[in-house]
Amino acid sequence: MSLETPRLVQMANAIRALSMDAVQAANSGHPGMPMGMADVATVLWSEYLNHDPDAPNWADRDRFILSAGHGSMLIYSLLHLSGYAAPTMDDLRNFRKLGSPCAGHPENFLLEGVECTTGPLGQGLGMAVGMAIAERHLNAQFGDGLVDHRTWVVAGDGCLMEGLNHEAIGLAGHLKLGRMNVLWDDNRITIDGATDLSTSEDIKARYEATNWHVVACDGHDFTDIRRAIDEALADERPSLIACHTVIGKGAPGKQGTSATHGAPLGDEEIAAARKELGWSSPPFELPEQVRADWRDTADRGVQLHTEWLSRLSASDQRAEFGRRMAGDLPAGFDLASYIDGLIAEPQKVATRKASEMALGAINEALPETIGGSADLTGSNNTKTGGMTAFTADDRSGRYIYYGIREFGMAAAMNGMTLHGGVIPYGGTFLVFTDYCRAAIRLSALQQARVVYVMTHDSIGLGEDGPTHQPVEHVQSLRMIPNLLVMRPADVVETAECWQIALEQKDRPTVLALSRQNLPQLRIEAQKTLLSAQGGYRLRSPEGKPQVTLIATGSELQLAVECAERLEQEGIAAAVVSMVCTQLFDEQPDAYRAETIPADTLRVSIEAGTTFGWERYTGEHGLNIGLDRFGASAPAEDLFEKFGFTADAIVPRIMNKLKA
Ligand SMILES: Cc1ncc(C[n+]2csc(CCOP(=O)(O)OP(=O)(O)O)c2C)c(N)n1
Ligand SMILES: [Mg+2]
Repeated sequence: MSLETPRLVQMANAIRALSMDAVQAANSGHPGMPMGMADVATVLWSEYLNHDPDAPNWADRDRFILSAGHGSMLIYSLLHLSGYAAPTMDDLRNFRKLGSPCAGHPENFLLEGVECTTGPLGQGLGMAVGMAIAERHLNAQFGDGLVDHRTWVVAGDGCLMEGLNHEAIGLAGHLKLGRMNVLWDDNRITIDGATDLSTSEDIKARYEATNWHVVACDGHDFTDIRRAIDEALADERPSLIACHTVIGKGAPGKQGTSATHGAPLGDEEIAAARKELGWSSPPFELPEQVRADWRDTADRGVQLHTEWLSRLSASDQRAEFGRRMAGDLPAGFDLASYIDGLIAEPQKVATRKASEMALGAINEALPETIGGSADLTGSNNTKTGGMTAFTADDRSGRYIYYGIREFGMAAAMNGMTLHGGVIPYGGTFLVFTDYCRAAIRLSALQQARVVYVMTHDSIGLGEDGPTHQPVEHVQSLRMIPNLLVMRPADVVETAECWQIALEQKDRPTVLALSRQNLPQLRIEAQKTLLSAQGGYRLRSPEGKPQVTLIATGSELQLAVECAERLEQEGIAAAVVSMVCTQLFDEQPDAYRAETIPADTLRVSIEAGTTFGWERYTGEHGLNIGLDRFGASAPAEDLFEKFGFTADAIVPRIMNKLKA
């Protein structure tokens, strides 16, 4: 049911007024986008979007993604107007101020109804692809009665111009994600001015070429907006709805120009806009009729939610569905018996292979995992036996062929996690974390459990040479807050790392895995996951150590060898496996001091940059690493050339001890 036009006009003007007033009060922000898209958003939220403001986390709600995150006042206004508990009018008044959930850009962890953090242009749309994948996959597992919703995206020129857009729509078009609809704020303006300063692309043709349905409408004509949305709903392909809009619509002196994009309109222009819009309410006050009309729009979703709840309570899948959506692992899940098997029969395998072995056990026990790779399936070892592909024809598959789209993959995985019900993992070469780093950062910021399976983690990959050999990557990823970076040394640590990664409900993990085979160093059964402490003593000398060797991944075996050699020289040396610095840093002071005693010579060994290792080795420590690009040669030759041998390291330690 749609309201008569004058009532809708007022509802849209409420968005405009709140947006321009909040930006003015904050003295910063972006009024143009919310004012331009107010009419489209009003039609979408009042007539199409299935949601329940009283139950923002209703599992079968439509997902609304404001990919053009700078227009945050649009979603804050919509949430407030349609009756969500937050943001309150006070929250809107405090837009962009410390403590307000109305941050400069929408943050998923600050407000229910904000499905994902947006602002880095393009990533919202990229995440929406993952949400649409999760929706279809869960539909295949739980049926229409429990999972049957849409993913709506509001995107700007910027979101469509970013390189990520190409990856995201290519994937969505190929997978025929027809429940994904993108409303493009086609206002032909970006910050620098008109879009024709920088582009002459035929965007509609590009979307059509990637198997999207494309339709256009006048974004200020309610009837035309409905027509376009109806057309999109009727088409089985994902849809791009080009909404022709005027940025800053309603601000008579500035609309249609980039002046409205990212700055307060100013008191004078706001007064003129009030006049133009026929809006007489003071800032942060709403006419009763407008409030009531907006509130009424919630009824439809509340009704749908109620019907869904009765289907859920009648479903024999209720408990499993609840578990999946809560993100809980099945009761009693662990890899203990798999690890027992490794202790019983030690194995020398690459940690990428060890990851595949662990995944074999995991994927059997956890129906919620969705694996994938950016075209390196055979190298990343991400596909375990029996896994079938998620395709346009078979939504039950749990493996995604992402193609050579690292950024698209990572953004989609964020979307899957934030949708809920699935745990995504995906692989590429560690060196290409650079291609998706912006999405890894958003996994961390959004507290999203995503597992990155990053293989070929050092010069140990050998012949592919410096373009493929990570040097700065592990350390630079360790700098990202709320991200676990794990570099396991053998088959047992790899299993432990997988279990730890899966247990992190609110943070992502990067697994840095070797191409080359590594001996199993962990050969004794343990009651706990030693890797959970981040760093632990793998080897302790008889007496008090003089030297503490701290190593990760493929260099742990080397540290053990060095310790043995030092012992032959009468020097007591301990070896610490620093499998995850972040987890180690979280341990109590006493544990850390005891694990890496300050009165020993502390030596780090990692086949990557030494930058930052002083944190553990101190001012007088020794850092063995690689502070240059690698080279193309067999791995053993490279380790030898760059000094990663006991022959090279032991004398350095002896000299340091003498100094
Ligand atoms: C990845 C990224 N690059 C740059 C920016 C800074 N930025 C924010 S909005 C914007 C222009 C976006 O233009 P458009 O999407 O057309 O928004 P409109 O001006 O129409 O509101 C830019 C460059 C950003 N947020 N993210
Ligand atoms: Mg624009």
